[in-house]
Amino acid sequence: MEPRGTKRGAGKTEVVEPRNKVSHPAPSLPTDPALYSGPFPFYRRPSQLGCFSLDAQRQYHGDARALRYYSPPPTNGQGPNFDLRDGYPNRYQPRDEEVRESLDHLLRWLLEHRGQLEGGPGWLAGAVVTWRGHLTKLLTTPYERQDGWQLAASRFQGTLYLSEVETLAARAQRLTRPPLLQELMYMGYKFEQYMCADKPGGSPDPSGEVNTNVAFCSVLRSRLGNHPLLFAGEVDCTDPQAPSPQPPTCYVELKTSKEMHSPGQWRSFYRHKLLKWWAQSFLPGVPNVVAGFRTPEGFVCSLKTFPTMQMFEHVRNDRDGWNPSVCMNFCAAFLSFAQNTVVQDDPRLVHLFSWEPGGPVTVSVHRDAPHAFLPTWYVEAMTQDLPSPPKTPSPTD
Ligand code: 0WD
Ligand code: CA
Repeated sequence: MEPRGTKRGAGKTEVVEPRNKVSHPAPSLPTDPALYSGPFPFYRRPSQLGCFSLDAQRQYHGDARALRYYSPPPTNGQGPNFDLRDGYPNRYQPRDEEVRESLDHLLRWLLEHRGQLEGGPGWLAGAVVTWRGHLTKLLTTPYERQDGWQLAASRFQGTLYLSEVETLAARAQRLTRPPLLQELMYMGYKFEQYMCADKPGGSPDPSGEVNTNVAFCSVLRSRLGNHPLLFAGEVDCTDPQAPSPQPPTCYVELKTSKEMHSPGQWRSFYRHKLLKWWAQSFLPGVPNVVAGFRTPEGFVCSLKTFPTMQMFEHVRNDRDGWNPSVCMNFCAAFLSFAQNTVVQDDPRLVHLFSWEPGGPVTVSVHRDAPHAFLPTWYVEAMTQDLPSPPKTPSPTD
């Protein structure tokens, strides 16, 4: 391999780009699917490290109190008939989307469990910490044609933290969300209420309020290639009758989608929606997605279970389909790009990774507000020594 910037001539090496003239174009990362179609990379079977809950007031609790139990309607020959518009807008308490939570809840969990993390000393220092939803966006990037994203990154005590920043376009869309879209969002949560009980073996209670402050989050450990991962994701429910009772294999993801009537509608569903469903559930190892198909009037009249590991089969022979290897190889390439770009260890320094469809991922550098996202309470507590375990009396005491 010829060294860059040199040209072999008749016995002499001529420097074509003098050191002082070498230009450094800002590094960027391409996203074309064709560049990432290698073999499927290593992905460690995700294991649950713990969980937390957010209550109706969006308060954190370090337990599973918000976990709900999968309770599908009896299969008595008829399908379901769930009115997803019932309760809108009177029995709807939507979360305040102006509140930017960043990684805060996950950081609280991490702070309270940093002394008990498996993987040995130093594991966290080599890891990437983020929300599952941010990784989902990375997985689907090579195929995304509509929405861009921005991810803020900071290195602190070795760990690379990734936290999404709402793009200007996303903010504008949120603030001008048409009433029909707002109702559609409600309908997704209403479906969860029809399918979940508060106790194992219990029955759903669709008479109550829909409060989207409430959330149960699973904290998981995995590894993509040589990138150790610690991420949290919101889980809809657990199936008390799952073949294997331990998380995350007992978890079920719930979705709604438009009823389909033609092979063309199914094809489009497999190409676009199933990619997002696959990416979201594959990451935490959630084995099944249960879809409720709604009529134009907002009634769910049929349910279908999509096993996560079988979703790709629907597009395997489709030239315009998606490929899980491309998704995972791109994500691994992004994580390497981010690890190599964010070199300085400083919780107030932010590298902002930006992407718009059709272009590469670009980087800009910022300090402090408004982009710094690691809270002072976290940085200060992590800088203290670990709380020492209670002292056990020794015979000489
Ligand atoms: O403040 C923010 N900008 C964000 C907050 C960005 C990303 C996540 N979050 C919060 C969510 O409120 C939630 O507590 O993090 C938690 C979920 O994280 P995730 O699991 O990584 O997110 P994602 O995979 O995108 O979404 C999972 C579920 C969604 O289910 P569907 O089936 O629609 O994909 O989390 C819910 C939603 O049920 N969810 C939200 N709920 C309230 N407000 C939000 C939100 N902004 N985003 C997702
Ligand atoms: Ca869901």
